[in-house]
Amino acid sequence: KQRPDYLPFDNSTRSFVYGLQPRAIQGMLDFDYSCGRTSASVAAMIYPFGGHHIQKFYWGTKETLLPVYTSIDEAISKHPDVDVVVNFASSRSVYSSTLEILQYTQIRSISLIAEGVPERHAREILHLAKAKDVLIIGPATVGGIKPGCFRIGNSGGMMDNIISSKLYRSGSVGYVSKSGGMSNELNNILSFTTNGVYEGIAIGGDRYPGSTFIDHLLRYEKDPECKMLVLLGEVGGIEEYRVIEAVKKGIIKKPIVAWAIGTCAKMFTTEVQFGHAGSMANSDLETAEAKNAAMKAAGFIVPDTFEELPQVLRETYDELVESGVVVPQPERDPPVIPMDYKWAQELGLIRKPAAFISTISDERGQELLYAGMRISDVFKDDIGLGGVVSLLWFKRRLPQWATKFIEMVLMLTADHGPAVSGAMNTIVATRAGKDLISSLASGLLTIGSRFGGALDEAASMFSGARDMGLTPREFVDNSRKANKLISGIGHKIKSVNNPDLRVELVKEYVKKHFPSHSLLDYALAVEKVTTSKKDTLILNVDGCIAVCFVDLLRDSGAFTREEADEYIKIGTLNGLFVLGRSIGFIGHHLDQKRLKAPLYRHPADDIFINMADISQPRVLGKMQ
Ligand code: Q5B
Repeated sequence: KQRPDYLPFDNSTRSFVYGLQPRAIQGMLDFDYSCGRTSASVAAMIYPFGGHHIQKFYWGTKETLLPVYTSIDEAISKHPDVDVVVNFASSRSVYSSTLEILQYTQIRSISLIAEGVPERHAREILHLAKAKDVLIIGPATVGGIKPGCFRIGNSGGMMDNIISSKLYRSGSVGYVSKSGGMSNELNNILSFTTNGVYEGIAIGGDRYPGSTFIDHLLRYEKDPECKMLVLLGEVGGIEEYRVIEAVKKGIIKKPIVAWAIGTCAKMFTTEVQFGHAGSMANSDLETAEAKNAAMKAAGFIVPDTFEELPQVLRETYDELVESGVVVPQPERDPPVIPMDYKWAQELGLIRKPAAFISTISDERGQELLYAGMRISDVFKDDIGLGGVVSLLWFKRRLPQWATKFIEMVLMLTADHGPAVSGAMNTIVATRAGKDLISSLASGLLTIGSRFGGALDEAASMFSGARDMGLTPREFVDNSRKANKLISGIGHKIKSVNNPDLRVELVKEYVKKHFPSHSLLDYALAVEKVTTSKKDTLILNVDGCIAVCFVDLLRDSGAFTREEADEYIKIGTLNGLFVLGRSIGFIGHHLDQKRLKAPLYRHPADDIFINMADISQPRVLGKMQ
């Protein structure tokens, strides 16, 4: 739809947001919804990185999707109804992106949000935009707002501000200011002194804004719906004098209320630079005092102090109502916009049951906590890897003999050569070209009740038998009768005559440091029975670690009996082997990578292939 040149935005304006700014976009859509717009003011985002995708937003209480394009060209071709770009590109990329946008005649207005844009770049953009008759707002601005129609980015602040300043519906006052903060102040003051804002633009605080006070005030002058003008200027620059000229020449005829901020500068003995790059008086003419005096002399309505601004605004507006220029419209309540969940939570207005509970670590504060212990204390107290395992697995600090035992277990289960099934699978996966994690996972997934994963069941079988008062022989006999192998007993290559020295080390440590080792003693008595039948039926590394860990859990004094039993039941002990052996599997993966080992294919002559039991090939689809 063609709009008059004084009207860059109306309630059908559609825009692109350049940059990934989901919060700002949600704010624009919430504003649209409160205005009663039927379509969203944002058609799409443009973001050159991360690929073409869609993002989800709220439209009132429902949800809606917006596309993200990687190029301006694509966005333009897909949305011929868009003529505004809100450009959130940083000071580094705003120049190139704006020059590119300016190549498309479809775009009639661009807001530049970035601060710190080099003045040379700002001037070049301004020059080109003028030649193409494109309205530039900014840089270094929040943008502006046209109540009931269109909101540029974050202009107007949070939604409660928008609602309380009645920006969801049009008023009669058009204003210009420099910044978002000054605009918010005016939005608020105008909402209770007049029928509200018709349009407000913050031109930005830089020395070379893309459009200036006069550009917008001339638009408002032409626009029949705008009845009253407000100029909130500031110390520095001479833009106010261009407006003074227009008023003096009778180009601006509508009542104009004005104030230049920065009158306090005279209280300082040296030159004062206010927040904006352009807000410093380089001559007497640029002081706020001189500007206020000149505006008053030219016929502007200028209060004596900023505090009196609301009063003169009210008086000016009342006169317009009395003379029939402004006809106040009945108020309407804006639709309720559901409060943003995070904001409501911050305000303590809502609560929600958490979907997850976690009780072992916390990274939200200043310092990472392991079971309540600061990470710096973990190192100060030198609790070692065993101490960290005791914090994260058992949520408590275990005595040193116990943490040292955990470390010992991790060290002696770290590897047992390349021939064991888990290492083999790691190696085969690596040689098939898999990455570290996949190869490690391949090895870990091999850990099971026969290989490395017999600890939990061994702990449960041995402790269960002992708790039931079974003698070692009764335990072995009962297991045989039940046709059940005893977990933790037996080894493929280790035997009485070829003892597993890892097991010897564990036994030696436990006997020396543990307060009690009654289950280990029981298991060794069981081993005597099993090895009397076959010398490979030794208490293996899984079994030995398992029974010793039960002794630790039950007799260290750090756990209640219920806790000790629960740790066995929930499968803690296999974790020791898994954690330890991960070290070795990673080693095997790296070893094969270093060796550049090729794909492995098992020799067919090592596989006995027998299909003799298949008498007739089955014919699919033929039922007998
Ligand atoms: N028989 C480990 O089997 C193995 C018996 C048993 C009663 C038993 C077997 C077993 C329980 C699971 C277990 C952990 C599969 C092992 C580990 C880590 C590792 C590995 C490494 C590393 C070995 C021969 C005769 C038969 C069986 C009887 C066997 N086991 N009776 N209770 N537990 N154990 N796994 O040698 O009368 O002749 O029919 O399943 O604890 O994984 O280094 O390799 O660090 O990586 O193949 O150390 O013991 O013996 O199955 O031929 O049995 O003994 O009934 O009797 P084998 P089989 P019969 S540590």
